[in-house]
Amino acid sequence: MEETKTAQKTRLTFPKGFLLGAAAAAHQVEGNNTKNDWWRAEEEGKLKAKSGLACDHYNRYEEDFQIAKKLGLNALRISIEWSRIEPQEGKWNSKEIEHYRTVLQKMKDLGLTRMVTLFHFTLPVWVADSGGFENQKGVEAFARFAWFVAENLGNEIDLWCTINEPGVYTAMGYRKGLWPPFKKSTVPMISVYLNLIKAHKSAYHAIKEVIPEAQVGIAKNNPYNEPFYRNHWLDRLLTRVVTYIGNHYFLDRIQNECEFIGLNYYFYHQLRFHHKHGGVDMNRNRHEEYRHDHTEFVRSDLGWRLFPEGLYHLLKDLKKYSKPIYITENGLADAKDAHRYNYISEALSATKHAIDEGVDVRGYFYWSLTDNFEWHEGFWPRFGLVEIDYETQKRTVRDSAKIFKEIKIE
Ligand code: IFM
Repeated sequence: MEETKTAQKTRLTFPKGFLLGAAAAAHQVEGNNTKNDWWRAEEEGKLKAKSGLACDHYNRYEEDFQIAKKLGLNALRISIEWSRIEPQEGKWNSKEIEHYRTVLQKMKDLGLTRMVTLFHFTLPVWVADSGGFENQKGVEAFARFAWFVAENLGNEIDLWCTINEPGVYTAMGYRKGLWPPFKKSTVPMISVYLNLIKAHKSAYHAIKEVIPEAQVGIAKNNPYNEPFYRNHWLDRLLTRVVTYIGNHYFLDRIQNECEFIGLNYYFYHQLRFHHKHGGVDMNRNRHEEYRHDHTEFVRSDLGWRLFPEGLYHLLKDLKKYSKPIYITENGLADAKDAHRYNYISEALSATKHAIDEGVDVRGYFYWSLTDNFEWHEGFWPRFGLVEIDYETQKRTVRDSAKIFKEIKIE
């Protein structure tokens, strides 16, 4: 992508008020989240690793925020762990509310804009046991939780994300069976997806009832899809259908209930219709070693193909919703820190390119501030701007993190 390369030669400048941040989620960093479905599954040996103390961020949040500040970030996205706030149905834990108040105030004191996610993959055990988002009860419980957070912490939250990655949550927990509740079943999978739309809307209204001016959005994982054979009508049709279902179905339904759209971007797919068998091959990290420009893909440690310029196309695609957009996540697992600098630099150039073409992008949150518990993969994938030594909990800033100081905000 020529424009991207050219943009890197000059110092990237973003409009006034642009947020440069990093994102994280409670269960992945806090440690000792003992009251949710993930912890239980970890204890039962259903996952290959236990989150345990994770990054001990629950106790070390101040140190982490100070590092973020030193890196030149002006915003952070965290999540509030539902199972800490409501460990039993209707029993609210005031000590934990106070904990999050202190956390959020600390962010404010450091001049960090606070984006908060309410559901980032973990459910209190009691919610999971009553079917989670498979049924209406889960939807109502979530709306109550959102209301409670708005009522008690609302004035400490600048930007709200109701739900993180509804599609990923549904696929991993109900189609692939790799995450709680470990199902591989179409009917619950569809119900959960549809109920997450309802859950977003109910939470949205609950928050707005308390704080009418609240800025509420969602973090939606959209891959960038292209036809494998760009000129083949079947591959093109397939790409349109898959992109509609995966990227737009959810957003189309919640577009009147959000002030902004959050985009999580990681994946690039070349979609091919298998002509011989009449089947669909999504080619997720399997066959293609080459990009359309015939250069080889660089991959992250998880094998994900790196295609930062996909961000430009996705942002352009989201323009039709006429809402501000935040890139709520984008990043890579890269233990050697070999590709992170270039990847972020190209992702930011792609973002700038979209802004220059009229897309209202308000911020970029790198995933993640520190290394953390990468769900069923455990601790080995290293996404952090900051390395964690899990033996000692020592934080070491990676070289690539210097990039944020090089970015200019008008
Ligand atoms: O770690 C996850 C995060 O919880 C949700 N988005 C993708 C990240 C990397 O896989």
